[in-house]
Amino acid sequence: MASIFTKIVRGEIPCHKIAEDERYLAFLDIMPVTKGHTLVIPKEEIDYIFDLPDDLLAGLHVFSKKVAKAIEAVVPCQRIGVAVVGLEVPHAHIHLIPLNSIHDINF
Ligand code: DGP
Repeated sequence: MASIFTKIVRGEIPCHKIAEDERYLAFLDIMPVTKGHTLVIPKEEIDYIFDLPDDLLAGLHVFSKKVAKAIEAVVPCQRIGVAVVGLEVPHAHIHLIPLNSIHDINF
């Protein structure tokens, strides 16, 4: 069965899209830790981030860097926190979380 994120990639479930290219998609998290909390995913459905082929994993980080810069340009924050959790949705993803204080994080 397709993951929720694959359904978002296919347009079967709506999302607030931030950025996209052929291999990656960035969209707002439905349960944001802070304003602007964004998820970055490979469009290809692979459950565990550390099972991604090296090229796809490296590209995910490069794409995340571009997305983080774009978020910083519009969301006031000290910096963008990065988290890899992956316990809920079995589709590799990176959390980009605008932060002003360590106390913003309440995982
Ligand atoms: P985790 O797998 O533990 O890294 O958490 C998955 C994150 O995905 C969680 O912060 C909530 C978010 N999420 C789950 N379902 C949806 C959805 O349908 N749309 C969006 N935009 N985010 C979702």
